[in-house]
Amino acid sequence: MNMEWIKNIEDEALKEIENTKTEQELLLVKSKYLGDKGKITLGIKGIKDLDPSLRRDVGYLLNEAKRKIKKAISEKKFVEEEEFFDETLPPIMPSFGKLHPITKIMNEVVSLFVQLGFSISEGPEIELIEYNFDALNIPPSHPARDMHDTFYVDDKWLLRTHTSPVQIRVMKEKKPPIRIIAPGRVYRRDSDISHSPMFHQVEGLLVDHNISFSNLKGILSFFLQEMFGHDAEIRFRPSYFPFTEPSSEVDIGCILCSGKGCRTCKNTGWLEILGAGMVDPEVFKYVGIDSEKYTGFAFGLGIERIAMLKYGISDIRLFFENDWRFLTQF
Ligand code: 2NL
Repeated sequence: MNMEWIKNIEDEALKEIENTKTEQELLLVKSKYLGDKGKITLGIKGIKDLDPSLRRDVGYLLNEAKRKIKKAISEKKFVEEEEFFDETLPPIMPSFGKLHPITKIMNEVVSLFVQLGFSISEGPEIELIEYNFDALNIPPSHPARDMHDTFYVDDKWLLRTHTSPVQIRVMKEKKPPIRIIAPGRVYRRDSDISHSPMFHQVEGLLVDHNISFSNLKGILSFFLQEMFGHDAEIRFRPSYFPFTEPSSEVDIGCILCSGKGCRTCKNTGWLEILGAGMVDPEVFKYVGIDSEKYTGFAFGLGIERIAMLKYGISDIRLFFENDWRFLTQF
């Protein structure tokens, strides 16, 4: 080991570092010179065997060499090969959020009635017992008023069980003509595969001179055919509600079995979609509309029920679990 040997090792190492092409090659060079059995390391270990007069200079040169090699390694940069960029590849769209299936059906229902000239009205979810029941001619003894069916807040307020009180508020405030829909959340004490304690309803109300049951049939037939297809069969069945007279329940031919009979339509071939009727004169009397001058029709439908039928969902509770795997399917 002499001064020239050290200088040669140093030059050799620096040249090899310069020539490396990858991180891996660089590691090999590092270990060749600076590893436990590397040339510089062994040189430093050998200093103690040298003639004492040489040790200082050799030590200095070896340490200088080690420092330069370390520096060259840490400063080494690999030139990355230019990446091939193909701008003709199809784009990857970022994923956006999705509307909740209930919101989608709600929007669809509302927009159909808006097309027919209805305006949207909203009201409080904590409602006067009076507007929710008394105004609608629902007698004090009616089972819907039971503590087991309705969430009462106190002896004056409750969580509305339908959106009808919105229409009561509108009729109390405005003179006919009235042509509104009232979408929103409603609450009933009920929970199983087809009932949720909170669900969504859309009710509609049209009041004017000379409004007849025939107008009701026209509007609801248009709505059902837009919602379920122009070949959907529609059936009006006589029914009873305290707030309408006459009253009707409206069915469509079962969209699952095309009327042949299945579990969903309980083998009847028909699915009940909405309730409707001519506004009862008792309701007009409560809000101060003269039932000798005006007539009107009203209807109500449940959004969850329509969403379940359209999407083929058998348990209503799936809508409110907010499971990502469920919600991303719509
Ligand atoms: C159903 C039945 C219905 C109404 C709601 C109504 C509202 C006023 C006056 C008269 Cl202010 N009627 N609403 C009328 C008939 C039926 O809903 O089965 N809903 C799911």
